[in-house]
Amino acid sequence: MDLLQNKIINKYNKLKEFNDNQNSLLHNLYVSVVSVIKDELKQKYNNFIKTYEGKKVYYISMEFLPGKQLESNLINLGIEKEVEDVIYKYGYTLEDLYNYDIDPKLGSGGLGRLGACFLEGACDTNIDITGYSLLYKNGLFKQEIKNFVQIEKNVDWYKKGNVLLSEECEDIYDVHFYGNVVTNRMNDKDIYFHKNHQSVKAKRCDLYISGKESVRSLRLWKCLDDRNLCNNLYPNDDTYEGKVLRLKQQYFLCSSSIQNIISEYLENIKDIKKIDKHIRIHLNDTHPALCIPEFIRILVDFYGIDFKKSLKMTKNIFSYTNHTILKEALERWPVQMIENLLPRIYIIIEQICKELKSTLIKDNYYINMAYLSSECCHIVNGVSKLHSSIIGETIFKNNDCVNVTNGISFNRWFYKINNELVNLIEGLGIDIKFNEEKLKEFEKYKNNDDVLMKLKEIKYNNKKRLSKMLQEKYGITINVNSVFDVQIKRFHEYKRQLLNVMKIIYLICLLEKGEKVFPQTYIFSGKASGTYKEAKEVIELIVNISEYLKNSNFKEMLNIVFIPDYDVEIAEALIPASDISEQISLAGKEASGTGNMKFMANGAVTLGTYDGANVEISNLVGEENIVIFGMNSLEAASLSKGYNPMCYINDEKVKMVLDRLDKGFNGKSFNNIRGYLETNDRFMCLPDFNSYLEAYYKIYNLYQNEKIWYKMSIVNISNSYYFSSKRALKEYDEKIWNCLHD
Ligand code: 26Q
Repeated sequence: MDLLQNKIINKYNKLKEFNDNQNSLLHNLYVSVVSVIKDELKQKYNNFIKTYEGKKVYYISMEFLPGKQLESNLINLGIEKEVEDVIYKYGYTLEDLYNYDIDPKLGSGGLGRLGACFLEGACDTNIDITGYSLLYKNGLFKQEIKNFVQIEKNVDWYKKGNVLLSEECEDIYDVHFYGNVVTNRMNDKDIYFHKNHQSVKAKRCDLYISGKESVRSLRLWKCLDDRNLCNNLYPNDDTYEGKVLRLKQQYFLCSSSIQNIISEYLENIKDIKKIDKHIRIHLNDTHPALCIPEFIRILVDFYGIDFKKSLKMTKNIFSYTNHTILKEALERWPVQMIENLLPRIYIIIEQICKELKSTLIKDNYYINMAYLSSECCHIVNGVSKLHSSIIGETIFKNNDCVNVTNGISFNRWFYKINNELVNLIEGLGIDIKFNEEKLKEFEKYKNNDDVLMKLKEIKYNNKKRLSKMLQEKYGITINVNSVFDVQIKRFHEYKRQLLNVMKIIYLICLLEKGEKVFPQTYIFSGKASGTYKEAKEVIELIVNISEYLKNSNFKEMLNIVFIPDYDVEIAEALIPASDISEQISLAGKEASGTGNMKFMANGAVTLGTYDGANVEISNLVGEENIVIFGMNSLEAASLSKGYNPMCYINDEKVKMVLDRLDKGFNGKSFNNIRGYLETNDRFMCLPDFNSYLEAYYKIYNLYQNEKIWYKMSIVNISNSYYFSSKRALKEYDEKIWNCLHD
């Protein structure tokens, strides 16, 4: 018995003394394994930090979505077999343990998952990057479908999940709210005192993230006294909600992170005046933008550095990524609210505004956080070529703006989830293990019939695996011999799940007229913000159509499945089994998308608009290996100025769909959605509908010819290497952080 196994058994025996019943056996085993792994990871983390010499990067984000970690941790530490042997003695398998594993869902979608992909990817680069976020007790809500509608349930993940975090560190900070500022003039200098404030304590908890080479840390701030502050993750995505509690959360994250960054710096290098030579701080959107005035506050109030010099140092250190151009997602805080909650911070923002002759405070009424961020950072970046060029021409005309196209962690989104595909490629002598750039060499097999047929078999096996999982977990039956056409993402009007449903309704009309269609299964999964009526209505429509088709004569040809409670784990099961990846946002609205990249790497073909990273996928694979439809971003922007849905409702196919919505499904009319399309339709489903149908016919025709289809699939897989988060991180380093270079 080796050392590690002994540690697990010892821990287990100790736990058993306190809590010995059959129910807790798996729990105790899990806790024992996770605790021992945590120590191993911590040691590996410390080893990395000790030997590192470049600049440190801190990545601050209100959201992180790491997904389950246990399996990757065991693989990365190379201890799967040892752990398997120990738990086998107690009657359990690794799979039991993986199923029991906990996913801290501290985010709502793409932005949070991107942060996690960067930390995962960084473990196999030389970049020393640390994540900061909040320890929400209730993370993302659990979605249930009751009576065909979405309901949201709180999940206290931390009750069980606390074992994942290392809490032994001594870092606890005070964060101050409310009160008033007193100014004294001494030696020609204004000195500020923040008095009568309320104080909230932040405790640092570390979640270690592993790669093959090394380990990084995500530091989560736990709120020690104010009961409400970090209870809940804000459920909105891509809409701005100006609530005080949200502002409190933001400042709580910013203040504790900045205090921790500065004290970590001073522990190593004593001279505060040189801090801008040694660290970089990156803001994941404007949500943590208060880090900027907070950093200045500490330099000025604690270290006596003058304001102008502090601002200059801040600019050298900070950078910011913009993730949206949707107006309703751009944060603007009322002056009064900031002045009241954060009086010292407000004075600094005013000083910044004056110093930079900025319009970041508008009409003395609200503060534009995108301007605050862009003007105090040395660089702003967008997340895809198209998005960066749009923000460079619009909101950030006067700033240095660069592009860094998003990336994904191949460890998770390729190597971990598509074993058979990895084996196939390695079997051809291409050494891709942990070196996704080599995927490009797979392209030379695109005319090799044996490889094409092998690819077909792998897709089929992945479909069977998914189908088994859906049957066991949800009682959902799907036809593994049909096309799997998948749209998984947050429900939002701009993402246009409704356009996809319109197409399905059109197919239903054809079937009801007695025509036949090629066997196809539409899979949807995703959450709508609890207060987002339009998005929830689309889910309701999907669930009702699903029920209608299940009970119809067409079920062999057409099926819709809605998988509740979408999360990282569901995505990991769905993506390798998908044939078609639906990426159909209105052009110009999806900043990048990262799901599109995951599908591509696993051999699905994109059916999409010319939007976000779809544009780059198209350039990489060539027009013949993707199906693009609809208006481009210029056409969409121009049409939206005078858009009138009424011009489209008499189109024969559109009308057929609208009438069918009226008639309804499963005994429920959807004339509300008809009304929406006729009068609202903000994201212009109607003008793109016919073009979308043509694209549908095109892609299904391509699917009929399996050689052409799997050739397309190979070209997609082999060119996906570009979307590695390691490539993205290298670009961040070259264009923004420069942490490895001087
Ligand atoms: C803001 C204020 C109040 C409450 C919540 C929020 C909030 C929270 C989350 C606003 C936005 C978000 C998340 C945005 C997001 O996930 N954006 C996505 O980022 C991805 C990574 O860059 C892109 O690929 C997607 O295109 C983009 O939609």
